[in-house]
Amino acid sequence: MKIRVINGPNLNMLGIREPDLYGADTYEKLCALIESHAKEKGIEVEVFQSNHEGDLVDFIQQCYQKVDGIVINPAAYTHTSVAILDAVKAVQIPTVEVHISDVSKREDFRQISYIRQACETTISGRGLQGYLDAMDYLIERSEKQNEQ
Ligand code: CA2
Repeated sequence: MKIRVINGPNLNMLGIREPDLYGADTYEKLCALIESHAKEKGIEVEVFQSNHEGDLVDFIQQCYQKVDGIVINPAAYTHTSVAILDAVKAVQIPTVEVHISDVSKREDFRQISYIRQACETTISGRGLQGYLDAMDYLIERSEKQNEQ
């Protein structure tokens, strides 16, 4: 099974600022956690981060017919990007939306998520563990599908 984990703008700054919201762990630590979880579960993973909307769209398009699941934290683009929503809809790959912080308890403008309608579920407020939970969701989904 192949999973891609996609992170949007500023998430490469994890651990550098705003530890109250996003924790003290760095982006490199997040990548290491994801890679070790994938190894433990016996799946293939690639982690991608960009600060540019078009690069995120390009990466999602490259997943078409090559990948079994997407975990995506579009960061600020969650609340603005129809282009990322359309890309996820276009590739028709099971996708889970992840947020490190609990967006439901934050500003009004963060209550809108464009991507949500293209995702099977949303995991929010579980810190970095949310990424691993999203991977488990996709792995269990794939196992159930293979049983049928
Ligand atoms: O909680 C999340 O994961 C968010 O997607 C993070 C975004 C924010 O715009 C969303 O509303 C919720 C912000 C990511 C910025 O990450 C930083 C990390 C460290 C220092 C500064 C920014």
